[in-house]
Amino acid sequence: MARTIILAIAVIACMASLLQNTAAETTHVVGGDLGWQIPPGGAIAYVTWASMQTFSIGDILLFNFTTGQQDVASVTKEAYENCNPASPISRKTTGPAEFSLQAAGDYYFICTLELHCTLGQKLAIHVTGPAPQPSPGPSLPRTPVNYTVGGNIGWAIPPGGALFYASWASFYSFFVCDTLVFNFANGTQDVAIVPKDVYETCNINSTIAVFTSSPVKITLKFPGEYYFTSTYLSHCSLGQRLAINVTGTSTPAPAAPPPLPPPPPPGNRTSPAPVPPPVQPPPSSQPPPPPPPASVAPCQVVGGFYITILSIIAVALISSSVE
Ligand SMILES: [Cu+2]
Repeated sequence: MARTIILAIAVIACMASLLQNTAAETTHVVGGDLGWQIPPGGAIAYVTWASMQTFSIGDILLFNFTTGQQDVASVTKEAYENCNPASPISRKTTGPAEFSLQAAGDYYFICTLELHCTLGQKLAIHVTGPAPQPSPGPSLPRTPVNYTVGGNIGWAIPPGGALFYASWASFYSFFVCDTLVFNFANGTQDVAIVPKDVYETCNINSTIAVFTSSPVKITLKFPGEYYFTSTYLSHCSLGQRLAINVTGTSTPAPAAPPPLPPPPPPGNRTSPAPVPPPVQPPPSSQPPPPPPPASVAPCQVVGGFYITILSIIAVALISSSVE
């Protein structure tokens, strides 16, 4: 009897975590019932479809297509307008394909096969709205992923402007314990973690951390928004900047905010290390803010929670079958 109750609790806990992770975002099925193909009426089909949608940060684009008959590539505005498939930002060849819209801005997608784009298989959308509140629920179990920022382009002044990294980020979902890998030629770039306002204005008057030695590997140990740019002159305004939203933690928020690491001394470059997302220190006259949804637990513990649940289920099932 007790085992049955334990099993039921474990199953409910798993289902609850799944629900919490899907409630905050909208999945847009591109083209609706038409799906992703050469539209019968030309490009107007996807223009019309997009005009009936509201795209918000955190939403998902779902491209339904038959693998081998279509693909979907995130491209620059120029490539979208000219139907140029030569150097997509990224490309997915297996349907259905999902894209996570992680930042506000314009996104462009085409099919790179033969004349499909020219015949109207192209999509432009605009993503608006504030970032959704981070889900308080535990994340889905998932092995941490290393993401190479910018793919083959790496970390550089991007060919398509700031859209490039926004579009790159739209292809992925970032979870606590994932790692960003910035590849660049030493001395031509650096990687600066910056506050949101610095990211938005490209007025690099403050940084949280600066890393100068490629490859820079940054493990995302905390949920929240992260902002990156290069401190080199004009790089930010030329589009070398990245905003990502990291979701998921399996441990409850701590009772007190975790201590922030001391700021790096001016001019002293820090070595790569896991860092928290930018947190604005409150004015001293105000009460302390509520604890951020940051987990102080090491990344291994995030997985351990689920291993524990799975172990409980396994034990319960084994025990039940022995009875
Ligand atoms: Cu196609």
